[in-house]
Amino acid sequence: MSSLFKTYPFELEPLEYDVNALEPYIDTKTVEIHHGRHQQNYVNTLNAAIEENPEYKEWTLDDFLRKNIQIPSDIRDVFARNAGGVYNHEQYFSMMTPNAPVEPEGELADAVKDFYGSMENLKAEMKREALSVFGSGYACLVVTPQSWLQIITFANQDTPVPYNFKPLAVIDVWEHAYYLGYQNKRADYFDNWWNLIDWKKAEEIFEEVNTKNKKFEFDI
Ligand code: MN3
Repeated sequence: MSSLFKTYPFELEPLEYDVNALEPYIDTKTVEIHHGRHQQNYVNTLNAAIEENPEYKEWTLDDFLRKNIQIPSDIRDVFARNAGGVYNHEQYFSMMTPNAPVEPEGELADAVKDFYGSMENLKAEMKREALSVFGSGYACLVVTPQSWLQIITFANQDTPVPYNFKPLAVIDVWEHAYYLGYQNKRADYFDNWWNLIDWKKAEEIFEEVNTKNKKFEFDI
């Protein structure tokens, strides 16, 4: 689920699984704090900023992420960071599942083969990217509007939304995402997170973009 096209007041998107369901890969305490405090805090701060600037009450999360440049510079960052924080955490938690398939099937499986050769190569490439993020940020497997697969990283609470990239799998590499369970061992966190990727959901998102592309090619 996503708040992307919702407006004020934003709410904490509930987890689609129990708080302990990601054990042993991600421990209960980490999920509780990450979702219940960090994500909640982005929601609260975004709502508070809108209350102080009620002219943004009709803006969707998508508007805050795409049209941020239209916001006066002295208040721009508070909207960018907190709208980004809400979006990225919703993606991170909703693209994980305790019942994860080992790998994708169908059109997404074909695309992984085309773009990376194999799942092993995709994993290695994404791990390299996740470990390369200096400080806080994310690594993300996305589908581009041309239905290409791409791995991107972004800092802090930037998002792929302005590029029209749709996330298929997102790893939060802010230390709060793994420090309790893994301390500084981001590589181990990555390897365990990999077991939680909801490939079924990723397949659906990929196929939706791919179908639109095929239709477009047919139309012209
Ligand atoms: Mn986080």
